[in-house]
Amino acid sequence: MGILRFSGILFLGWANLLPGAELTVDLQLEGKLPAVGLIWVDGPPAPVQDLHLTQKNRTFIPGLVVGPQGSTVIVDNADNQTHNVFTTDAGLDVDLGLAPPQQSVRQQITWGEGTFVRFGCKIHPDMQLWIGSVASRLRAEVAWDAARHRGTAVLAGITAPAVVHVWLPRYEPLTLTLQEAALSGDLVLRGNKRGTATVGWK
Ligand SMILES: [Cu+2]
Repeated sequence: MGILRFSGILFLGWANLLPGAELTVDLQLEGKLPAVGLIWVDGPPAPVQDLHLTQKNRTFIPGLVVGPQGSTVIVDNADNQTHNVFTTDAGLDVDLGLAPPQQSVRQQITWGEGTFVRFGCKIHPDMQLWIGSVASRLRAEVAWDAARHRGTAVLAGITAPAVVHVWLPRYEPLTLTLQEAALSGDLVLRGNKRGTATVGWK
């Protein structure tokens, strides 16, 4: 009994001492904030699966869909007008054709790990969708705060060392290996530093 109680206390002690329950990412940017962003940590893979999104009010909702290579993205047209899904990004030349109202088109994630492909609608050039190929299930979308020009993301259940990837549309991909101490890296757009990513433990 005494031993059991002791090990219970010891376990709680470890949990408190280990850096890692929650990994935090803070993105500070100059200029216009991106529409979407993703943080992920190398870790166990998510299952290959069907990922659903909709076209509603001439917008892809959500504007970012992420899954392991081999997953299938299903785009449902919930508008009362016809939409299209196509891309010429990342060396692809894909046109899924026209989807009338209440119809769907499907696109498999065939591209490699860490690659994000921009899709659009030929009928409505403002519509934009990013589909990312990321195996790890340890991922979180960036929440943007326009007033503070910042983005934040939190990932629970992470232990050091953590290989942290930061993806923002058009920015150079950034990878930081987080040990105990917080660290920062440059967010670079078209060769110019446009901000800073800081990763640490909560
Ligand atoms: Cu459209």
